[in-house]
Amino acid sequence: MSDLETLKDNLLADVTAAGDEAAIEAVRVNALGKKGSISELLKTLGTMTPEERQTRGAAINALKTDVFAAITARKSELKDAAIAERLARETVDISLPVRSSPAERGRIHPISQIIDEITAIFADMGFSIAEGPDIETDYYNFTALNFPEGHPAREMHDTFFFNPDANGERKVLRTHTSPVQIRTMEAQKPPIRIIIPGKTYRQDSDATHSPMFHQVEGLVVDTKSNVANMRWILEEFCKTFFEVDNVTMRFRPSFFPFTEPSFEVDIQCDRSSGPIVKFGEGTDWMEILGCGMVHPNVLRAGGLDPDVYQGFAWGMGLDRIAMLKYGMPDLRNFFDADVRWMSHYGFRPLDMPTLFGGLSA
Ligand code: 2U9
Repeated sequence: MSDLETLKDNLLADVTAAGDEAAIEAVRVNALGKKGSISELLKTLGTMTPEERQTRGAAINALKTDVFAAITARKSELKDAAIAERLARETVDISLPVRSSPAERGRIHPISQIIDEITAIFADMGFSIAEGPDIETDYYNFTALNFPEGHPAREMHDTFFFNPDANGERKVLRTHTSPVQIRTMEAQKPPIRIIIPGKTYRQDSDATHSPMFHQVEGLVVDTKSNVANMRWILEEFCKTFFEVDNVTMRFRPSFFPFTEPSFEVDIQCDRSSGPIVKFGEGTDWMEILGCGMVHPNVLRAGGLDPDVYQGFAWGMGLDRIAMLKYGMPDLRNFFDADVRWMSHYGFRPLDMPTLFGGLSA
């Protein structure tokens, strides 16, 4: 057997024995690399006589062609085998349930839900949303709202007072969102149709009172606004909010410094079937809001002439309404940040309340 045949047999045996892509690459370098056995033989072509080149030269070239073909074929075989092995190893279990996205798992707090529901209803009636600061001056929280200095109504609010500042002024945590209405009247001309959702603060804490609570107030000011308009708006609101076709409402005379006349409003309901109250039916009454015609002194404080303009306003506490609408027994849970409570009572983030799609469905 010639030396070329022996070399060919050995190299082809190496090709067959190569078990992975790295091994076949080593065989290639060993045979056809710069200092490989076949490359060294090819270098001898230059020193050959023309006759030798015709016989041995042709044999070396044939050896190179055969070995190169064998290496290429084995390389492709090993590459396919490696892919098949990875496919077998890296399996995906498509029977596993899809994990829900964080946006799906999160929940909207019932208070945020109630605010979204109420703003959807009033936005549909042409109201805008107004906001203002939680830390207020005594003037905006009391004086402008017709609470005289030293009047017992100031104490009724169980106000949180700040220490007096350098000018002796004592700021407060707003006890209602009403200062926002004064700021709005100062800033814009009637007609005014606004609702004001927000946090309010009073020193009070038990199962149905929290020192920080939430209100939505509303204000309408125009030249001819009257009690009948107010009654219609509040009835339309209650029907949509409690998701019933009819409501019976009772307007009882009351007193607030900022409205005259003033009313407390009850809605007919049925409390006979546990914590979730049924509205629009039954023989019980439940107080849901207060309202009245804006006091002339309050219009004046907002920079409006009470001989030209008249307005009405209302206010309701959201925390109690949320407890009633969704059957939650203790207000304090609202502020515990307990994930289990939230996943039970919270609302899906992508189910936005709309009048056409349903408020809380
Ligand atoms: C301006 C003029 C009038 C807002 C009003 C009520 C009646 C009322 C309470 C309901 C439950 C507060 O959270 S609660 O304790 N509110 O009864 N609020 S009229 O009247 C205004 C507000 C601003 C300039």
